[in-house]
Parts: sequence; C-alpha cells; structure tokens
Amino acid sequence: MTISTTSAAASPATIKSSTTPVVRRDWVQSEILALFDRPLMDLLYEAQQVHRHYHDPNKVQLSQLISIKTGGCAEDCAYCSQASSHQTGTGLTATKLLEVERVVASAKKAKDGGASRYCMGAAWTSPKDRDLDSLVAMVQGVKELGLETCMTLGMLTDHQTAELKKAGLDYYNHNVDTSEEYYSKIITTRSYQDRIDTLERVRAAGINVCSGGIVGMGESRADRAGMLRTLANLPEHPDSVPINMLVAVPGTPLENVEKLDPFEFVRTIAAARIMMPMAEVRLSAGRQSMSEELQAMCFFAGASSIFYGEQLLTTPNPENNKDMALFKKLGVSPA
Ligand code: SAM
Ligand code: DTB
Ligand code: SF4
Repeated sequence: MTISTTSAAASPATIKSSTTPVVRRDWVQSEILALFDRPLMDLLYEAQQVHRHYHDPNKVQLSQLISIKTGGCAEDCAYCSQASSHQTGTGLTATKLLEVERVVASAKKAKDGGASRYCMGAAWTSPKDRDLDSLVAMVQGVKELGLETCMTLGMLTDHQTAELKKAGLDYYNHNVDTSEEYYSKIITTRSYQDRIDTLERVRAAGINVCSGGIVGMGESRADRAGMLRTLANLPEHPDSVPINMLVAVPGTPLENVEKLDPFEFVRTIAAARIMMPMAEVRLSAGRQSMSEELQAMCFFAGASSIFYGEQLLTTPNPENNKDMALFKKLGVSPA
C-alpha cells in the first residue's frame, strides 16, 4: 500500500483565521458545558480556528520527561504508581535523587532525539532544601545544552522558587489534576488550594506555569469542565496545559476505572484550546494506548505539544520513530 505523505515545508501558506479569539478569564460552568455539548464537528471547527490564530497547526512541540526521583511519595494520589501507599501493589522500586551528570547526559540524548524541552519530575510532596543545590545544577546543566527546562517537584516555598528561577528554570509543572469538587475522591493528603497557592508562587517568581490535569479517572463531564474552568480563570492562563488520559497502572486504586470515550478526550482538548487560546495544550500521558487517528484528531482539536520519548515517568510512551512516522504522515514537523 502506498501512503502519500505531505511535508510542512512544501505545503501552501498556513490558513489563519481572521477573527481574533477573545482571551477570557471569567468562564462560567454552563458556558463550558455548552462547549462540551456542541456537535463534535462544530466544536472541532471552532477549536481549529482558534488554534490557527495563535499557533502553527503543522507544528507540534516536543517535551521529554525524566523521573529524577522515583517512588516512595508520601501523597496518596489515586492514579499514581509512585505513592508509597500503592507501591506494594505496583511493585515499583523507589530510587534516590539521580546524579546531576546522569540527568544532563539523558537530556543531551533527548535533545539529539529532537526534544526542545526537558521536564524533570520528582515523586515528592515538596523538595527538601538539602536537594536544592543538585536541582539548581540540573537546571543549569540542561539549559546549557540549549534545551528549555521544566521541573515538577510538588509544592514549593518562596525561597525554592527564587533559587530555581535564578538557575534559569523556564517552566514549572504542577497540575490541578481534576475539578475542585472531584479532587477529594482522588487525593486526600493535600488540598486543591495548596495546588493553586503553588501555582501563584511559581508565577510570582517569574517562572512559566505548566498546569493541567487528568481525565478518565471516573469523573463526570461537569468535573472535566470544572477543571478547565479552574485553569482558564486563574489570574493568568497557564503557559502550558497538559491534558493527560489516565494511565491505569495495575496496583493503584484506579486500575479498573471505566475507560473514557476517546471522543470525550478530544472534546476536552478542544474546550481547553478554545478557553485558553494562547496556551500550549499538551496531548500528554496515555498516547501509548491511542490510535494514530485519535492523536491526529487531538492535534486538529488544538493540541500543540506532546510528551516525546519512550518513557513518561514510570510508564511507557510511543517510541520516537513511531511518532516521527506519524508526523510524516500528517505533514507535521517538530517544534
Ligand atoms: N509529585 C509531583 C506532583 O504531584 O506535583 C510531580 C510529579 S507527578 C507524577 C506529575 C503529574 O503527573 C501529576 O500531577 C498527574 O497529573 C500526572 N500523572 C501521574 N500519574 C499519572 C497517570 N497514571 N496517568 C496520567 N497522569 C498521571
Ligand atoms: C504531566 O501532566 N504529565 C506528566 C508530567 N506532567 C510530569 C507525567 C505523566 C505520568 C504518567 C504516569 C507515569 O509514567 O508514571
Ligand atoms: Fe506523589 Fe506526585 Fe504521585 Fe501524587 S502524583 S503520589 S504527589 S509523585
């Protein structure tokens, strides 16, 4: 079978939508539910128009993850393989903080593979000050390679945000995860407000905010809308919005949760794009079990970024050559 491919370089000039989408931070729940309720084609059409206004529809940004400290976490997030309370079930082995040299060497490989941002994640409630020197050195080392830097380390103090900013940290990832209403069904060890407070601290320190959540955890459509409402009504929209499809890890409390309809996932991406027009909306965890067609639909709905590389934090992700083959078929190029 011959597969015809297109190349972004050879394609005609990208069609831009003419009307400027309004950037709002006053979304009410009924409006968001009305977005989710729209016929899919109408929702996708609007999302794509908004997308084209601020983003090149034929470019997708590549962020690569590394787990710099795995497992043994004192929090009880029901989806997470790294909570110490789930580790007997998940069989995950906890590790200490990786050495700086190892992290920088892996970042170099990620850069050589095509990633433009390197996201370092730690299974912590919050970092200890004794780890700060290593974290600072990781940011500096990764930045020197010419990569954008991102960290996700849990809650931060003002001192820690200031030190990470000084080291050159570009982004901090801290997800609200779900709606305020559903949050207590998923996490009991820290509050929704704790998450929001950390986001404010990160923003105040001048670090770009990366915040999104997970769908497919048994939440309702109202919860998915509520999660987007929280994000879109923050004092400033997050710069990056990762939308994760739950990876149902065996041994976690959510291992047998009912799978979300893929079209509902696409609707969530489209609503995020419409509500936060300028943000980078990232098609995040869960791609390993998504078809190429579903991923393409997510890009059409406004996803402008993916997690790239064969590993997320503790679970697999598609191999680079598989992603590059998909991009070729779609005429998409990495950014
Ligand atoms: N411990 C830090 C924290 O929770 O902020 C940083 C790392 S934590 C693993 C980062 C994010 O990954 C979580 O907030 C969650 O949104 C996402 N995540 C974790 N496990 C997941 C899973 N099984 N499926 C989908 N997303 C997941
Ligand atoms: C985000 O929103 N998703 C990433 C990143 N930020 C840190 C993590 C996904 C983790 C998926 C499950 C795992 O590999 O452990
Ligand atoms: Fe810990 Fe983060 Fe996993 Fe929650 S999501 S258990 S805070 S590593």
